[in-house]
This record gives sequence, structure tokens and C-alpha cells, in this order.
Amino acid sequence: IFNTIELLPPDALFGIKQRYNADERKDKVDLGIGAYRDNQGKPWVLPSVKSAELAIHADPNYNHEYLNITGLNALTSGAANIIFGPDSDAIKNERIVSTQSISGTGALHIAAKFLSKFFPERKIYLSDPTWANHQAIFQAQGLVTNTYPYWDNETKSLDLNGFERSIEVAPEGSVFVLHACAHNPTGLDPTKEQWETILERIAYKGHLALFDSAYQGFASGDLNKDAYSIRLGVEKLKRVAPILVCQSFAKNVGMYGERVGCFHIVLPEQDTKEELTTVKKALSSQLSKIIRSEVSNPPAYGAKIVATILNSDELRAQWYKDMITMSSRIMEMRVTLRDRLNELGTPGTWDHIVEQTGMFSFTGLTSEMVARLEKEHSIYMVSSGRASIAGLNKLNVDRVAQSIDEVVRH
Ligand code: PLP
Ligand code: TYF
Repeated sequence: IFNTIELLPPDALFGIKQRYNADERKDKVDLGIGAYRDNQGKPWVLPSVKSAELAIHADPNYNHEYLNITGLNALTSGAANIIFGPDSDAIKNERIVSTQSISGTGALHIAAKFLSKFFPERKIYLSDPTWANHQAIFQAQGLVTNTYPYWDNETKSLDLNGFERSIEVAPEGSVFVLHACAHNPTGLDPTKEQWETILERIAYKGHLALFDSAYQGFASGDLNKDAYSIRLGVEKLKRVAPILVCQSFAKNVGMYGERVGCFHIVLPEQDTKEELTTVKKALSSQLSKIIRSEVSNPPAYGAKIVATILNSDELRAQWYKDMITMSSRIMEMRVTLRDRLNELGTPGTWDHIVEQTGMFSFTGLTSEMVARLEKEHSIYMVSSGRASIAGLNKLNVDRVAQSIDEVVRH
């Protein structure tokens, strides 16, 4: 009975990784999947993580018991503190319901399940382009997805007019999925002024804002700076509508495979304390029900590591340094690649590589150029021209620049 089941093509991103792994050329370069690499091209365990692991194992009560359905409280509260900020009015007034999730993807999945259960008619608006998994996660729950203009290919900048027009014409109460910072795949974020406009329009039209935060602190090295859009959203919508936040610790703590994340619902101000308590209890019970039938309870080990860091002044200070190590190395590689291309006189302009932020650069290379980089130069990136800058290092950046120069010219 299974013999007629259709074969699907490999996942585009993981397919790149497979081809890269199978490539026997010695000087191959992986600019595909977004994962941080050090200057030797190796995965990096953050020093703050190593210290937290030592502390966890030294605890005489160390064990592998189940967590609660909603996860480790020390994680969810610490996570809310860093994302909403120590002075957050929403935290002080206890307007937030939080639960642990299977990293950022799991948080998006909880959001999608929740929306499909209570608001199945609402359309989900995704940026064009966006992280490939967004569409799949929402559509898998039967939700209808739409796109809003984001990247203007001509100017390599934000299509704010197109974005605003989508907010204007979307049916009231639509869900706008917003990349909190370090937009994947373009590396292009709205400016502070543009965020003001976007969030004011969303509030005015009574839409729901869903922030996807996968790069807080990883993008700029500064947790506060990278949470600007979310905190502004919480402020602008506090009398209007709830905000959904999907928070990943894959990149900023390097917890990729440990699957540490949180899902938060920030409620608007309520008329009475009783009302707030009632709605929070109801939401928490519903999120628990979703999680119980799917994963029963979230994974513990990575959650303990991140919670240990978030709740220790000393480890938090080390973590801030670690994020600066990662973000500044990436920035240095952006500058080096741009400079090399300029020195080579490679046709085109390359400043956007430096202006973009986070893990990725939307290089502007065509899919044909990307295919030639892979075939002729053993350099792997996404066919859209997205390069994971973290895959560049001092040893390979010159060769990458020369190879780009070659495929652009010929
Ligand atoms: N959202 C975006 C835009 C991402 O780029 C990522 C990871 O790359 C995620 C969410 C979530 O990833 P994870 O499930 O590994 O936390
Ligand atoms: O966009 C990328 O390259 C990565 C892909 O759990 C990815 O972020 C994202 C999440 C994940 C595994 C791979």
C-alpha cells in the first residue's frame, strides 16, 4: 500500500549540505546553511556554554528528569527578560504568557497550531522573500499564506511602499510575520524609522504581529539593539492587540542541535487585573494542551544550559563577549569580501554585503553564477544568491572573491 507514495526532492538547504559533504575537493567552501564557523571553519562551542555545562554537571542534584509541559521556568523567564528588556512594562505588569519550544521552528509551530485552532480564517503574511520554512510551517496547519513585498531587487533595499500597501489591503486581523532582526535570507532590516511606520500601520489596521527572533545578539552583538523592533511593537500595540514572539537560541547561544527556544504571547493592557489573570490562565492551558499531544514536554539539556547562562551575571557577561566575537568576525568577513571584490574590479557594486546584517548576504549573484561557483570552484551557496557569511574565513575569503569575480565576468 505504500508503493505509490510520491518521492519528494531533497530539502533545498540540506541538499546543499549533502552535496558539500560528498565533494572531495580539498578547498571546498560551505556558504550554505546558516551556522557559525570560527576562523578555521570549525563549529564553535561558546566559552559561556562550556562554563554553564561544567556548572550543571557539578550540581549534586544533576538529573535527567522531565521538564514541565511548558518547560523550564528559569529559561522562559530569563528569555522574556532578554527579549523584552529589563524595564519592560509588559514584564512588570505580567502581561506575558511564555512556554518553552523546540527552538525557533517549534515556537513557530506552536504559533501556527494556536492560530489554526482559534483563528483559522486569518491570513498569514510572509515577507517576499523569507526563510523557506515559514510557508511550510503555517501551511502544514491549514493556514493560508500570502506574501508582502520586502526586498527591492533594483535598489537592493526595502520596498517600504509595497510593504505598507500590503498592510493596508490585508483583511483586518491578518497575521504579519516579521523578522525581528537579521532578515533571512536578505540580511536587510528596516531602519528604526521604517519600523515605526510598519508597526503603526499594523496597529492601525488591527493586524497581529508575529515576531520571529532567531538572531538576537548574533546580528549586532547587542541584545538590546537586536530587540528594537519587538520592543517597539510591544509599545505600539499595547492597547490594540496581542503580539506573538518566537525566540530561538540556536544562533546566539550556538545551541543549534539542542533545540532551545521559547514562544511568548504579549497581551495588550486589560481593564482589570482579574481579566488579565483569566486570559493568561486560559492561554497557558491551551498552549499546554498543544504541547502535551505533540512533544509532551520540551528537551531539558540545552534549556538548562541557556537558563544557567541567563541567570548568572558572570556567565551572561561572558555570553555578551561571545556574541561580540561571532558578530564582529562576521562583520570583518563582510568587509574583507567587499574590499577584495572592489580590488579585483569585479563588475557591479558590493557595498550591500557590508550594509546587510546577521548571518547572510543576499549577494545579487544569479542562480547560474551560483551553480558555476559550485561546479567549477567548489563553493556552495543557496541558488537565490544567499551566502552564509559565517562560512568565510581568513583562509578562504580571497579564493571566494576571485571565484565570484570569475563567474561574474565570464
Ligand atoms: N526563523 C528564521 C528566520 C531562521 O533563520 C531560523 C533559523 O535559521 C529559525 C527561525 C529557527 O531555527 P531553529 O529552529 O533552528 O531555532
Ligand atoms: O536558513 C538557513 O540556512 C538555516 C536553515 O533547524 C536551518 O537557518 C534552520 C533551522 C534549522 C536547521 C536549518
